[in-house]
Amino acid sequence: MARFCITTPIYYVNDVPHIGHAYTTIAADILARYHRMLGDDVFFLTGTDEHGKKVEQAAAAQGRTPRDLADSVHGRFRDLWRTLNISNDDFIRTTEDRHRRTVHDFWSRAKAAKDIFLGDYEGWYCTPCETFWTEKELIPESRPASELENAGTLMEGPVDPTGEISLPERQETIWRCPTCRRPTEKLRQPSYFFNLSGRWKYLVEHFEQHPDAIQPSSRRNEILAFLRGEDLRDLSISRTDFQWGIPVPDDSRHVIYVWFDALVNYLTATHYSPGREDFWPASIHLVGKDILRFHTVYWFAFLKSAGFPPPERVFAHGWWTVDGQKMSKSLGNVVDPFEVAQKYGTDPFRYFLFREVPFGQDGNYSNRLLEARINGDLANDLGNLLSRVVQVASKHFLDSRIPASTTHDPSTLGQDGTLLLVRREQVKKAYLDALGRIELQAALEAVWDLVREANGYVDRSRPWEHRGTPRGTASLLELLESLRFAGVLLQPFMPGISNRILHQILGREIFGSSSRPSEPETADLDRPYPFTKGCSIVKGAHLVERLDLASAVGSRESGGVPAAKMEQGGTLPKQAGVPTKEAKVTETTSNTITTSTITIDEFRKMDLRSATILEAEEVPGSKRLVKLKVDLGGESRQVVAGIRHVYTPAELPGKKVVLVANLAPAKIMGVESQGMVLAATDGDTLSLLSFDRDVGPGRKVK
Ligand code: ME8
Repeated sequence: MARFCITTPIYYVNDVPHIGHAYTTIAADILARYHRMLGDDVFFLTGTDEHGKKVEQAAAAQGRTPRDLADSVHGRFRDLWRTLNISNDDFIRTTEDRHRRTVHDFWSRAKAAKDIFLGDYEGWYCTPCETFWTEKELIPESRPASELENAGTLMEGPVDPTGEISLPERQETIWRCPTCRRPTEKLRQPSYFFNLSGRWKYLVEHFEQHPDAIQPSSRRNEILAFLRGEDLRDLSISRTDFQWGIPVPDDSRHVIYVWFDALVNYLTATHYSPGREDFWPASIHLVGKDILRFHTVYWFAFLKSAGFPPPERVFAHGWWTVDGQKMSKSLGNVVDPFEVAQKYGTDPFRYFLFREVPFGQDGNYSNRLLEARINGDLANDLGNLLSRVVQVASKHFLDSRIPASTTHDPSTLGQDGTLLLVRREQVKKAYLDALGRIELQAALEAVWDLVREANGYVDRSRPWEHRGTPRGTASLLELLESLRFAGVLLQPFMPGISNRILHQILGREIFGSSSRPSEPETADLDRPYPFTKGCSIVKGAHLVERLDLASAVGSRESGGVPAAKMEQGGTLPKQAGVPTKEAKVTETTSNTITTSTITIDEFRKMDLRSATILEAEEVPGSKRLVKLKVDLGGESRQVVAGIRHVYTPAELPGKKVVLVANLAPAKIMGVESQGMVLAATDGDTLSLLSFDRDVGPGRKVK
């Protein structure tokens, strides 16, 4: 049995959790559940980082002790993990005794290796980021002295001590943190240092020789560039200007730097916990890109010094913004994961976060995008598939039971006989490959390939017309088997929805021989084909309720996204200038590049063609619409376009344009439109897309 240990960062308790924290922890949960499904021996760790000046200050601001603040905020994190169905095996708090003992032991090992020494620190510190900086790294900003508080400032310019001469107002420089842009403070104090410079060679060699140690590879390049770029300075690892931390062994004037304390949590819960020794080195430290340097440069050097092997890999994911902005209390745009889960459901929230944005890249959160995923992917694609198949199957099979003796004869299905069987195998492979590479979005896309294929198959095979016949039985068995596959593969992402799918088509919730009885295993995918023989169909409630979006407009703002700024996410390009009700809302955001991605297969579904405009005339009663006749090379089409405010009908014939040739026909102001011409909009004007070489009509655009 393979051993798999995954960790999240331990989160600061100065403030309550938000979607960023939820994101990392759900990702770790998905991977933990996936590895349990593979049959691995899994240890999944999360927790809270409770020491440091930032927590001490936050507590003081609320008139509480740091311990009291930590107790209550750590409880919020625990509640959130219950709400989000997180299956962690341990929750560590850095204020626990077990952790203090580890930190002391770890410190003593590094000291014995002669990597810790006493000196004086002089430099800059950002408390919100708990990070030391050199002046060179900071962002200076000059401001009139009267505008500034004292922290983080240095005086510049002329000063008249008598106050009699009128001088230009004194300028001061505020030194801002390059990460959070807040003012830093200058520190001058005795400090213990860690000999980071002495570990430079080891770090470079390790990351060069282990290409998978830091992922995605772009992040590895960043760290290598950092290491090669400048001299690695020794790191200050203790402070004397506050109390809330673990004291330095044998020198209680100092508390240990919060990052030195925090990183060691991973060892407290593994190597230093009896029975868990084998879970070190961790298989994956999952972190946000903001704390990658701490988890690679610092952590690997500390471990080397204390005589521990490094983690196998550190994966840094991207950053969620809201409406393109960093989440912050002052902007009032912090998204509360409790609220989102309560409003939309835990599983849809979990699904959205990993379907919307490739794991590793940044994403822009909006409730509108989440709603589109709920209605499109979950209610329409997956939910309808399940309810259609379950409806028909419960009538087709007597007493809704599929007798074990049922014969399955895919040859009755003609060409489509093995279509789903083949697709299931492809999808399984794509899914396993994707999760092996921590490509969570690609794994979900693979499942949706199967769901879409199965929906198309229901439409074509029309099993309700073949009730009681071998052909009806064969198509239903194929569909049930495909739903079973989707149910198993979705388990890590949406455990609740997965169980409900499997319950409806198998009549029970116990799968495989997993140690957690309600969790399927990937071995379930290899059960005798079709496995659903002998099972019962249990009709249930809708898997996911469709949202009534028309009435939800006001409520969408609760994600911190003003309604007028919401993205269009995942829709086809808007038809050139055709005024629609929706167009008004989206117009203001047409320059916002959506962060949702589509696959190349989704893109290929669009049949884009070169077309020549043959005729153009006004549409009676409309100021914007023009009726076009276009030549597609042997076929002509009538298309309505909203371009008259920019182009006169007389200037259009002869122009070469790009047509979406497979758009479902629609009536616009009573005139049929059999496609859509593409245009780029810029404020009130627009420009039809054309070609810079001569291309015949009807040529594929790709
Ligand atoms: O850094 N988008 O704790 P922290 C995506 N205590 N992920 C986000 C995010 C966002 N907008 N905001 C936060 C600490 N995260 C230290 C860690 S570990 C030994 C010590 C996630 O409470 C992301 O995982 O500031 C990020 O790395 C982490 O929360 C930072 O949490």
